[in-house]
Amino acid sequence: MILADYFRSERDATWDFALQSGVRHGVIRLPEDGRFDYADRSHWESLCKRFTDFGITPVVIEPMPNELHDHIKAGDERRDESIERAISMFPHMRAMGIDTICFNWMAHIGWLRTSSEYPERGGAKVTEFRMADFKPTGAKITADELWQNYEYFVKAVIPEAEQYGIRLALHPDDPPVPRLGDVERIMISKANIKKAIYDIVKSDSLGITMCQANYFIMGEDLKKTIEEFADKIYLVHFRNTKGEPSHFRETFHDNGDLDMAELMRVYIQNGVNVPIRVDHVPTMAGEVSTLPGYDAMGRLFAIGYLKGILDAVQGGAE
Ligand SMILES: [Mn+2]
Repeated sequence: MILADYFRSERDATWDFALQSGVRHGVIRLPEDGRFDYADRSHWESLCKRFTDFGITPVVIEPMPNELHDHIKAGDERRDESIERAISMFPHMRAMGIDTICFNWMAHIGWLRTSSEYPERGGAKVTEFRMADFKPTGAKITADELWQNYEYFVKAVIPEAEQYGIRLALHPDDPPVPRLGDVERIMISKANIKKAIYDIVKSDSLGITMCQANYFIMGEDLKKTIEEFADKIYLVHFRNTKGEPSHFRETFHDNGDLDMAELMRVYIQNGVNVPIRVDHVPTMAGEVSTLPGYDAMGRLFAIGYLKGILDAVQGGAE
């Protein structure tokens, strides 16, 4: 496995923490200031140089920029233009050596929690989702529309991705529930995700982000899921949790319901050798949270824990 971390496009202390922890590969977020032109090679070159000069090799883009993706998932009047702009990234990604992009199919409402104050070990705080606390937003989309929009997207994009050897890695819905008010969701079970990556377009350019805690929350057997999807796993989100779809919470990486070392053995036994990054960490003592789930101290602990497991199970991190 390739030890990576999640990097915002502007340098901050988390860049230093990752580098100092031994991370050398980046899952990077593209700039969202409106000045980054996806179709302009020079913009990609200067962005990637910022990372490589620092000591980090970018290997994955995450997420597909929301300013494009939101129109694509909703299937609105800006869909075609947004798909064109997404496709315009592929030759530049290829030239920069970035061959994977993480995308999801959550329309109108993305990653969602109802609290960021759930008490974890020693008074650390984690995010929680409780359906009873969810307040509908007024947005609407049906499962049928989501499937139609998904089919439209993959049929347009995957042939282009194939030409450049780019891999799209579908992230499961989080929370994996069938509806949030009038917004339905489809990437909520292994069966649906199988349909999404095998039945509509068959391609090595279409696979998954194994956000392992989501599959666990769905009630899937993780060992079997990893075995079954092994050659379709293009990115791993190393994440622990407790609960079920209508009520769950994050945990420290060593303190949830998943056996993290055992899962690492399963990845390696099944030949999964892709970028892996920690996901959703606690906010720790003294921290003013900037983005719950993505704060720095919990992340340091999580990276160290992941690196320890990689050293023990794999004999080191790439
Ligand atoms: Mn994830």
